[in-house]
Amino acid sequence: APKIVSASKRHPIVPLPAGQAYKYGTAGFRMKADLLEGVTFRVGLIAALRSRKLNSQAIGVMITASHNPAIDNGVKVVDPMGEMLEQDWEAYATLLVNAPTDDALLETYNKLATQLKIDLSTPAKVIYGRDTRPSGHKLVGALADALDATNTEAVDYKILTTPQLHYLTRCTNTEGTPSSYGKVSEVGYYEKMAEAFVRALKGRKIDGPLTVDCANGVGGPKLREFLKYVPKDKVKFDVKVVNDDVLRPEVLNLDCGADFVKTKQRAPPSPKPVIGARCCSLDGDADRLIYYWVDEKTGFFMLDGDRISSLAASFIADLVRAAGLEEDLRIGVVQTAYANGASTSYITQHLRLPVVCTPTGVKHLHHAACNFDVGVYFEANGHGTVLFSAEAIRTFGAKEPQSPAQKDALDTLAAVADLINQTVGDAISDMLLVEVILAHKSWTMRDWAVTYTDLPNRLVRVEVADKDLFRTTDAERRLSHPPGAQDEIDQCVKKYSSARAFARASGTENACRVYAEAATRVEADELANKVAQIVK
Ligand code: 16G
Ligand code: ZN
Repeated sequence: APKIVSASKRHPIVPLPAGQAYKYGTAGFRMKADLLEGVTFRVGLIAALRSRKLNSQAIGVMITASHNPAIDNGVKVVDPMGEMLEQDWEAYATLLVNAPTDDALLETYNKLATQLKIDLSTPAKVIYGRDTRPSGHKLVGALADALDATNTEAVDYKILTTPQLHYLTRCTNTEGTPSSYGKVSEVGYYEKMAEAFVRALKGRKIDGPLTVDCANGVGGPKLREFLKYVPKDKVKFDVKVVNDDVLRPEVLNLDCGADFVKTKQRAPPSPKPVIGARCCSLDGDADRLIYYWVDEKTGFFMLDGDRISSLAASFIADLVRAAGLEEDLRIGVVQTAYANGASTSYITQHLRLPVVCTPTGVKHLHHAACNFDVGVYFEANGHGTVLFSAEAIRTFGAKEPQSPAQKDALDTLAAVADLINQTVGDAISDMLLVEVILAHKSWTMRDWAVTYTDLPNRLVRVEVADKDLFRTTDAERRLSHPPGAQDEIDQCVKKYSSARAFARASGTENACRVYAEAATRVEADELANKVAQIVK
C-alpha cells in the first residue's frame, strides 16, 4: 500500500477547475494528453482491481484518442473477452480518478476492494498497448508504475491498433481452452486474419486496386504488416497504403481518416482522388472504416457504417439461406439513431431483417447484437462488427451439407466468422470483409451504392451552457429534458416530408449534437438549424 502512495506522487493528478470532474465516458477518459498522466496511473489501479475481481483474468488497457487531434490522448479498459469495461466499473474508475490527494486515492482504492470483496493477494494481470501519439510513451510509464505498485503481472504490447489490443485480451484469457480465440501475439492476429481472408475468398477475384487512407495513424504500419501475411500466389490483393506517415505526429487525423471523410462528406485532399478508384479510410486507431469513390459523372460518393452494415447483413443472410439454416439462426441488425432512415427501411423491408436501435457507444450496440445468433452492428461513423453466437459457429462446422452449394455456403460462413473481429469493430478486419463480399457478389462500388438512396442529412454541433440538461429516452431519439423541448422539435419535424430529427448531449465533448434528415438537402439543413435553435 505505501508503494501505491509513493508511486502516485510521481504521477500526480491535475486538479480540474471547481465544479468539474474527470469522467469515464463512452471512450474511457479522453482529453488533452497533459492532463492524463495521473489519470492513466489510476486507471492502472482500476485494471488491477478488475483482474483480481475476475479471478486473475487478464484485463486490457488501451491508450489512444482515436480520431481526435494529435495533442489529445485517452485511456480505456478492456474486459476479459475483449468487450468494453462493464458499466458499474466505469463509475468506480471515475471515483478513483477523482480522488483529490494521494492518500485519498489509497483510501478509495482500499474501500473499493472491501466493497467489491476483492482479495488483494490474488494474482492480477494487465496487458496494454498504445497508438502512435508521442504522449503515449509517458502515459504507459504511469500505467506500468501502477501495475508494479500493485504487484500486477504486466505485458506491454507497445504500439497496436485498438482492435488488436481487444483481440489479444481475449486470446490471453482463452489460451489453451476449447474457445481459444487465436494465438496470443500480434503475429497471431495477422495469421488468423490472412488465413480466414484466403478461405473466405475461395479463389474469387478482387476487382482492381484498393486505396487505403490510414489517417497517418497506427493503422498504416499495421496494415502494411498484415499484407505480408497474405499469400501472393493465392490472392491478388493490390492495396495502396496512403496517409501512413507516423513519424510526424502533427499530421495524425489531419485532413484525412474516416472521421474526416464522414463528417466532411468528401475525400481527403491528399492523395488526389482518382476517378473510379475504390478507396477507404481508417481512423487514428483503426477501429472505424468508411468506403468511398469518385464517380466520373456524379462525383464523390460515400459508403459509411450503415452501408457496410447492410452489405454484411445481406451477404450473411443469403449465405445462411443457402446453407439451409434460416430456420435455425436469428439474424439481426443493430443501429443507433444516427443510422440513415433509408438504410433502416432497406434492412427491414428489403432484406426483411429485424433492426434494433440503441444509444450511441459501442458497448450498447455490442450488447444488443449478442441477443441474435448473428448480430450485425455498426454506427454510421464506421465502427462496427458482426457477432456470431457459439452455437452459430458450431453449426457452420457441424451441419452435414446436402449439396455442393450448401457446403460452399457453410464454409464461407465459417471463414467469415473467423475473419471478423468478434471482440470489437476493427477497420482492417471490416475492410477485408467488404472486399470478400464485393468479390463474391462481383460488385463494383456503383453496384453497392445503388442498393438504396440515402436521405439527405445534416449533423450540427451546438455549444450549450450545460449539456447535462439534455436527457434522452427511446435510444436517444427523444428528449425527456428539458421539459417542452421535444414538443418543439416534434412541431418542427411535422413541417417536412420524410423527416426525422433528434438532439442529444455528446458523450465525448462539452456540446450537444443535432441530427436531421429529410427528403431534400435544403429541408434537412433547414430542419437541423431549427432544431439547433431550440436546443441553444
Ligand atoms: C465514442 C464511441 C463511439 C461514438 C462516439 C460518439 C466507443 C468505443 N466509441 O467515440 O462509438 O460514436 O463516442 O461521440 O464507444 P459523441 O457522444 O461525442 O457523439
Ligand atoms: Zn477509433
